Amino acid sequence: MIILDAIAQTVMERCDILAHYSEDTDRLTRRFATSPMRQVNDIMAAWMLAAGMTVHHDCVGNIIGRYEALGTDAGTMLFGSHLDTVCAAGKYDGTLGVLVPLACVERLHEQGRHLPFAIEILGFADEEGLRYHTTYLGSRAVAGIFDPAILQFVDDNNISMADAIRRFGGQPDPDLLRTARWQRDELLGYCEVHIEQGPVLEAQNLPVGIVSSISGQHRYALSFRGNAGHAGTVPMEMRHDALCAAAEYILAVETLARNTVGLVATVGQLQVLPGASNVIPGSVSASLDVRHQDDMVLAEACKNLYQQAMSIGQERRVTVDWQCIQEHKTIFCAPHLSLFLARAIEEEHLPVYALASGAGHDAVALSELTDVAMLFVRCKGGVSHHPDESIKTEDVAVSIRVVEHFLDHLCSM
Ligand code: HGY
Ligand code: MN
Ligand code: MN
Ligand code: MN
Repeated sequence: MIILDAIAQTVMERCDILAHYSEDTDRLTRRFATSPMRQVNDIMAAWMLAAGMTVHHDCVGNIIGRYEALGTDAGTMLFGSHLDTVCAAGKYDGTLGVLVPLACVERLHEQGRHLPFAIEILGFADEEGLRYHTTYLGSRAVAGIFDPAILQFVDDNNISMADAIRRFGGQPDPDLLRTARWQRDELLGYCEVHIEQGPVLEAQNLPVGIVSSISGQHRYALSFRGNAGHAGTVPMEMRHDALCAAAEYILAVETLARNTVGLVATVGQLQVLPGASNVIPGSVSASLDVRHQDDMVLAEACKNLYQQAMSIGQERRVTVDWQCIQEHKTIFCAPHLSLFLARAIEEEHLPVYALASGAGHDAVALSELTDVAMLFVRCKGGVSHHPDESIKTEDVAVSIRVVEHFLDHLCSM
């Protein structure tokens, strides 16, 4: 297994290399259609070409490596994950899901082996939505479910998504973005390797696990508009303080989530204007991320949160606007692909453990196009979306073997 350990070590080293490409000097932040993303794409292209793949970039900035089939093409198996990150990110969220299948293709290439089907590895341009608060921009374009209306969204520097795509060298063409590159019957499925981003596998003392389902996830943008004013002269009873309204709302969100089993709700972004210490905040914008494995519970919770926002606004005479950014239902991984992963894990003489994912993944978007499966890799303390994100080389080696067995089983389909 020495060779495999060396390959797993290479995957870890490549994660380290890619982590250097950041918009920030003191932490890893790599947003959609930025120059660090282009640099990462260029490096990924070189690694893919060296693995005997052809490489192309699509209209939204995804990088796509293809390893041809032997003879008649019995379809294509997709692998992949995202290459963008959150702010102050870890090194493995996303990148691992591109580099593990790439390691498998490198092994095939070294052995001069081709399978009866082609393999494509997708490095998605944006999954986190840090720049435009949207999710799955890259995978939605591949799945042909990209909503062109979001091309008008602007980032903090007032750059529209369409302009960002153009400047990146892409084509923000609505028809292209709404056209899936594949027909369903041309694909064998999509498999994503991803760190668990939770503590379960570590608690079970397991290196890998199979994802059963991915939580429904709704994202909203709220704005609270009150009256700015002088902090020293406006009496408290005459204020319509936008930040106090938002603060009351944020605690209401937390209260509902704490009292609803399985519900998680987060306000992760908050912008206060005008932002001076001696001015009563006149307007506040806030993000809202709400998730649950049961779509009915999720919809009910979001309705409740909407009503609470409106009544707090009324009570305080602060205008509250509520914009839906995206609503994704819970998706379930394909049993037959998950079974191949289970058999592959058994071949490594490991217990098979299935778990639900609270985190969203590109598999959600790809599930609109083809059957999906996910393999989770243990991460230390379940820490993710944080610089302390960490995984073990030996767990990466296991994930490479599992994907190789998985490919073997696909050959027997
Ligand atoms: O937000 C998520 O769950 C994912 O990390 N984008
Ligand atoms: Mn993430
Ligand atoms: Mn991720
Ligand atoms: Mn095998």
